[in-house]
Amino acid sequence: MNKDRKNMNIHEESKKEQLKDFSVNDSGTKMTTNQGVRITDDEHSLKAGDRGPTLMEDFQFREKMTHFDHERIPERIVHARGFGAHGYFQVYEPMNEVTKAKFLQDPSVKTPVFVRFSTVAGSRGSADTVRDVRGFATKFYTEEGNFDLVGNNMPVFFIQDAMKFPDFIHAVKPEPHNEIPQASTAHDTHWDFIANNTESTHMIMWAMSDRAIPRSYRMMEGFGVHTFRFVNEKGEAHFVKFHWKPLLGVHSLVWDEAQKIAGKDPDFNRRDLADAIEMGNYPEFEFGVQMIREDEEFNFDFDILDPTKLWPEELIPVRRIGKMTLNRNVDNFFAETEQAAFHVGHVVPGIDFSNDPLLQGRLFSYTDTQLSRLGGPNFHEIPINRPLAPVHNNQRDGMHRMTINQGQTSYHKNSLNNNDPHEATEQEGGFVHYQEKVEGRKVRSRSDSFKDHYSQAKLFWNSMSDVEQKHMIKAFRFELGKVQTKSIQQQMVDNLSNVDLELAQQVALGIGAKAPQAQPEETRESVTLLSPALSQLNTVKSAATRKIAILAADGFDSAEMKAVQSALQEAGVTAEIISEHLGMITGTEGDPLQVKQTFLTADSVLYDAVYVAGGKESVSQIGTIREAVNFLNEAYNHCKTIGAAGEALDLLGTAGIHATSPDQPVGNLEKPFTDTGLVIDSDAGSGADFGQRLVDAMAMHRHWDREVSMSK
Ligand code: HDD
Repeated sequence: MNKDRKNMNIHEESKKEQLKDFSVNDSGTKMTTNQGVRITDDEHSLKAGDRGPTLMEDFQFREKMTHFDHERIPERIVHARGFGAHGYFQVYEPMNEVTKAKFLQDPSVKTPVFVRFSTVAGSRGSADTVRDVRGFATKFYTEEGNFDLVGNNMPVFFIQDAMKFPDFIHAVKPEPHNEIPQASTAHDTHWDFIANNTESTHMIMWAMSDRAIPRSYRMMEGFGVHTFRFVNEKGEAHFVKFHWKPLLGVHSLVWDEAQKIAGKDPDFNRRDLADAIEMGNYPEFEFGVQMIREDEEFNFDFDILDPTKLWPEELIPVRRIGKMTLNRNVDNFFAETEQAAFHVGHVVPGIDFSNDPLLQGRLFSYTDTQLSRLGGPNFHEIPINRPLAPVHNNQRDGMHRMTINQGQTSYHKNSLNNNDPHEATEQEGGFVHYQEKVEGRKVRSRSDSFKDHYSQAKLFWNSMSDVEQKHMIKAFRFELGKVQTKSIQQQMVDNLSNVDLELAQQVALGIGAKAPQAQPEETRESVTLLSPALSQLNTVKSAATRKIAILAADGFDSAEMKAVQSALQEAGVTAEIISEHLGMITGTEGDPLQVKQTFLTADSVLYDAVYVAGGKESVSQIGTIREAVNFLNEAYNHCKTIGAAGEALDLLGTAGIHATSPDQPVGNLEKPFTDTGLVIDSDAGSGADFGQRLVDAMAMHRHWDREVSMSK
């Protein structure tokens, strides 16, 4: 082993300790210039007389203003809007059979990680909850150097060859003549691209699904998308796909809610992540791998190098091999999150690439883009990007160089410095590329095996539940409804008939296009395969870390409030009291409660559930507040859990919620159903049972039967 790595002891705090060397705390200090000269007055420029001109010699003013004038850097060309957090990763058991990567061997080692979640299309200040793919980029600071897993929350991509990436991004970004629309795919150039590049069909199904509006970064999956390779000590390889599985399950917003949140709290997802970490509700993701042997490469009806294809989990199971925990917010957004530079080409021994042409192109783009974004070739020295593994080579100089390399030599081979730094052997941890045999002619073309653009789009559609399919139809109608060019709308509808005729007809109906009457000849034999793992209805369900609004005023039922609050607390639910005024409210037993929000600062879209506190006086006061009634009505329309007992039931009626008894079917006459999201009791809910039922209903995330019953 390399001598300077011998005593490396990577642990959970390693990165924090490294960052500490660069951190500054200004508390209790005197203000200085950047040259360390103490400042006596930071409010007035130096003038020739009280009312005279500012003097050139005012170095303090010049320095302050110059720095300010240059404090913006270019935002990322894509994924500009993002939010990061620190944490650590631990493998469950040694993976030496398939990979020699050190960070995947010892379950006692906590490898520090930094994760940045992002949207793709919007600029840095755009809203969090837009319909978009989410980036999920993880930097592992391993003892063998940095490994970056730069993935998304969807397992496939829009294009098959990186050559088309600039075209796709030009189409999806705001249109060039007027820079409209911001952070939205609902416009002509985007759909023109999709309609004319049918390889995007599978991905567009994902983008029109609920996956594109996650409830939380903590509740979405991550995917490495491409096929990578694991390589073991013997040099044997497996093809591998990487997954992140959130322990809280995969959950999404409702589209109407997502749009409203974009106005009410554009920082919704980043706030949710930061708050959760602050409260100790550390987001956890299991690291999963799907593996196939090299000799199985051609055993599937899709090409494993095609990034528009997933490997169905039912066919190739996801083995969960470790867990990542995010447990620390950044100290400084710009220094850490904004300056983080991920690169899909940052791999460590034991992990290697495949020939996926999208991956191959990405290997160039990421370092290249940092050169202009972070101002030169030394961005690896920025604290957040520094590996924990020592860095020694003959690269020198360049903008913002920080390392002070000692000595006379900066070349290899040399005799003046004993030929140091030395190359390492493979046994000493040197990276050796997997020796794949490659031969072929130089061609600009794509393999025929990439030409099936519809089977997995259909697989995805088949795997959706009724309500998920309904959401997708609406999403297509919304997006294509915003498109101005009729021919693009028609082209898209016709294209969708390759996926599913009913889908195409439903979309056509919504946007006034001509409905296709039959599937195109060549897709008649369409797949009917199902992958239950793709439906969010089959995910983990938990009330923990969710947020409930408690609507209350003076005179709330103290016994009921106590019982409910204790059940919520037990389940790890965050509850906020909302009332007409800030300050304190008092219950029937004289107990005071702190109000967290008013009906002006809060909104139902910012909560997972609502509980209307019982107590005659409180209920009648809340009932007079129009925003409170709207609050309930909207929560109901968004299929959220609503709890009310005793007198509070009257308020549900005022809000247009038809609930008389928990067992009584509600909804329109054609489709009566039992609304699992209405937790109601005719008596006051002071028993333990009421609170527990509220928690159980919240765990279900949303109550989709209500939506099915409400929609035509
Ligand atoms: Fe990319 C950023 C994920 C295809 C070129 N990409 C970027 C980020 C994520 C992804 C998560 C943000 C990283 C961060 O938080 O800083 N990109 C993907 C995935 C892809 C993908 C999962 C397909 C499987 N990307 C892709 C292609 C290219 C790029 C085909 C170009 C050939 N991506 C970039 C970039 C960005 C980037 C221009 C912009 C900012 C950055 O790299 O650092 O280089």
